[in-house]
Amino acid sequence: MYKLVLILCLFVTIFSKAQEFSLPKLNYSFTSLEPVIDSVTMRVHYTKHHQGYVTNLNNALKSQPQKSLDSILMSVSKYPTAVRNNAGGHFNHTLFWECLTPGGRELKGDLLQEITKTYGSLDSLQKLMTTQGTTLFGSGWVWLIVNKENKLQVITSINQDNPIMDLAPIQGAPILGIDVWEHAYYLKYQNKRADYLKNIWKIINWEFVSAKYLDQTKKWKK
Ligand code: MN3
Repeated sequence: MYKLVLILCLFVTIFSKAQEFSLPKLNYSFTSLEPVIDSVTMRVHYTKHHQGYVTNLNNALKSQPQKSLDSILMSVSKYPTAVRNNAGGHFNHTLFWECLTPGGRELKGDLLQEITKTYGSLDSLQKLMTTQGTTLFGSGWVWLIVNKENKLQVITSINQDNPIMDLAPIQGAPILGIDVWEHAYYLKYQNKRADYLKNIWKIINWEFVSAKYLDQTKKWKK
């Protein structure tokens, strides 16, 4: 009996640990996004800021039943503010890292067609996102989303909010997210957020963004 309890305790410990959120692996090195994003910014952003959101999210959820990150975000209004901030922070940064790649990737195919149809050109979309990100007051994000009408839309959010959250004013599926918090650019660009946003287009992984776009439009056509 004693042994059985011990084994059960061990199982519960391993199982509950496995449920905890963790920092995703980066597909590139801290130096490889230079000169657009410097390596010190990358290291601090990933190992301190993103890790902080993950640690704080796990702590904030200790007494709550564990769910997927998406399902937490979709009912985030029922959770304390700490969960809103840190679940948002974890989701947003995970997407952000995937949207970036050394040297960037070319945009082609269905998403290029849809961007051209909606905004006239990729250049116009980039200018719109740069302007919206630059004029957003305080800390937040600028997003390209597929909205509920299955159309592309550019929106911003404050703090670590995102368009998946049930309390978002405009909801949709984010396919590209750009961090405009000062911690994302200040060491290199200081107060020049617009310069950071103009440069970031050199390292956008449009292959990844296109794949997300196709996935999402398929899901919502069903
Ligand atoms: Mn950040």
